Amino acid sequence: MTTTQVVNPATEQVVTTLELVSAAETDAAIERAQRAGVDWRAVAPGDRARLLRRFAEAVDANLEQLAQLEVANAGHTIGNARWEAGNVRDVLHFAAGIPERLLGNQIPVAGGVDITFHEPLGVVGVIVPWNFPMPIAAWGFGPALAAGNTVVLKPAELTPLTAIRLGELALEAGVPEGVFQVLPGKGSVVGQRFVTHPAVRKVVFTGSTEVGKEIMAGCARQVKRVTLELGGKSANIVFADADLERAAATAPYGVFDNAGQDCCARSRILVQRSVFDRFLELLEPAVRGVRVGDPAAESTEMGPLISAAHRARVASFVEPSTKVAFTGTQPDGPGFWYPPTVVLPDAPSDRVLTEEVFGPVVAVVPFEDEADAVRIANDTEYGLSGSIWTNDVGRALRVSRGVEAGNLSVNSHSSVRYWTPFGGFKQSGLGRELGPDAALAFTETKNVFIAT
Ligand code: TAP
Repeated sequence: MTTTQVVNPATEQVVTTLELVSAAETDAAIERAQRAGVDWRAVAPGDRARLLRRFAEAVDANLEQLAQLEVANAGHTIGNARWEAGNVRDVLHFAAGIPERLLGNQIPVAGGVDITFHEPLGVVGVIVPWNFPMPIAAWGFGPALAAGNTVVLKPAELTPLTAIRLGELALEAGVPEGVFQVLPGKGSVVGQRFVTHPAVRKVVFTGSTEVGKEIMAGCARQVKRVTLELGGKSANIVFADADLERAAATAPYGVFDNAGQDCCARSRILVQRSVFDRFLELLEPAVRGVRVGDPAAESTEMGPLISAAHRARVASFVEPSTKVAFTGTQPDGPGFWYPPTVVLPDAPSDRVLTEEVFGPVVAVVPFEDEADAVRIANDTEYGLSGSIWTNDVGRALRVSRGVEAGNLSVNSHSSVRYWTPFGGFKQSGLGRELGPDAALAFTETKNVFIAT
């Protein structure tokens, strides 16, 4: 039996020790999910909707407990962790609207009637990273269950606790045994079985682009459906005509939220050259003002990184030769801390501009005009997110259409709403989650012609 120690990243203390699920246990769970699917897809739409609403209510009733678990396991600030648990509740309520609205078409044809059905896929495997353990899990299992699939979910080995609790809450809410199972284990064991087991008909993967490519290649062998949410190198574009004070005051939160461990982090700030120096002057107090510390404290804005190994990786982006403009603060003592850090790269080929840091390090670069801003923003293999700061609405729309990314915000840094689509261009991913079409990623369209 293999075990893993779950560590609090703010204290380096062991929270608990867990048994990891083996390949044989994964196979048994997948087979249970397959059997449970026979009844689950036959549950009347209104009853499936009611079960999902009850699941949402169970999450809401346990919101504080889930949030505290995430503070202890992932080092998320308590404010963020409450939002994340609330997001799971809201995604489930939204999903509860799906079963009764999974509408097909009636298409005019000669000699009969033609109708389409959205059939469930079967067993769906959801593989979750450590950076947002609750929301990323729910964006997969919510619409998948609503569309009549059963789900096996693998949380990241570092952050399994909230997913395990969500699995218990589903059962307490009356979701039948085998319909939603949480399997804490290694990616190379449990995650790999999702890819190779023929009964798993779709894999939803969120994580690194490197592993995502392996999963896509593995799924190709069975023409298995796949949704990928991968890395990002998003740009926050600040034009000279913007409200510079607001743009500078909010920029730290667009990249340092969750200690920068966010695929949507705006880790490149592009500033029009005529206001570059002024923007940096305004940015400095904003960065120094980010409250970094005990994630359980209500006023904390940024917690620690997830692990010592990840901190070493983040630190490797700030080399002795790197020009550091300024940094924020970090607490002393135990914990995987790294301060908010602003760097001024020398060349477009600098690693800090081309690779995802996934930590609180942001690069600021100047641009000349609109075309130059779009060119630099698109000079990356990624295309997940981004922000555009300008008071010219025409420019906001032109630049929004020009930037190759799935989720853009103008004069704000919001990326995620459960009722709007989320996903990446280029190597940031494949497919979309959330939004009005969320269920269609978990169904096959079947066309039936009936001769009259
Ligand atoms: P990954 O290694 O990609 O892990 C993500 C998930 O995939 C984890 O649950 C992991 O399991 C599992 N996994 C790993 N190898 C697998 C395999 N061969 N087959 C199936 N599943 C597998 O990401 P990470 O180690 O957490 O982070 C590395 C980098 O990925 C980060 O620094 C960041 O750049 C990026 N990242 C991006 C995102 C988003 S949202 N875009 C999220 C997290 C990380 P284990 O628990 O065993 O690792």
